[in-house]
Amino acid sequence: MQMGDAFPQGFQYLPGYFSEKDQRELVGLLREFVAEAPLFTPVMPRTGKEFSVRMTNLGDLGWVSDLKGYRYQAQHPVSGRNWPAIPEVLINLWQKVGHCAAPPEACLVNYYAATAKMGMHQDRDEKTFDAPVVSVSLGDAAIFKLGGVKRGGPTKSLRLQSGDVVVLGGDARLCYHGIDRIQGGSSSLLKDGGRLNLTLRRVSPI
Ligand code: MD3
Ligand code: FE
Repeated sequence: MQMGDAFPQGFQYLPGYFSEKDQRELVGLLREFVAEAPLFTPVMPRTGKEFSVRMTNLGDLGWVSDLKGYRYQAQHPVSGRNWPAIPEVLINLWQKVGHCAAPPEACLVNYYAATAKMGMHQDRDEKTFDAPVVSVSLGDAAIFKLGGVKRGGPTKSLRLQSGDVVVLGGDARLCYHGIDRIQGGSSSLLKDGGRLNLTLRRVSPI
């Protein structure tokens, strides 16, 4: 069942925020970053079950998941090298839409092949929830689901398209959310198809 009411306070949906030219430039930058910090396949803590989404990060800290748990760390789990810096275009985005005094420390880069999905979860590995999460979608469209702060409640679905930005602050910051499915072939931005999602985050208290 879909929620009949509005999106939670602090949820901002900015469809088509980035032009096609901006999107192509962002993808160009991301290709260089991924050459430096390759996508890796995280596994679930304890079970070791692989995520269907592949990941990498930019910034002082990156989110990783392995047998030992979920955490933020300064190094790529495979290469042991520091993550590439967050590019200016994304720092500027955070400043314009994030309404946060402190800069982002992490940019998680999720890559979804057409069959990948992400189950409903909360983002709560950060040491502060006062800062928003700012998300950018690139490539194939995705069906995004947003629930409430308790697991298993009603959800709303939203089709996120290439160039869309979503800001999750305030009451929305701890809402359950996930990616139900990718609409393979819906965008030609990425030459091998699929979807990239960038999430800018603050980890330390402001
Ligand atoms: C709502 N990513 O990386 S982005 C994640 O499309 C994640 O890859 C999804 O969930 C993706 O953790 C969704 C939109 C998003 C990001 C963070 C949120 C929605 C959120 C945090 C709180 C509530
Ligand atoms: Fe999330």
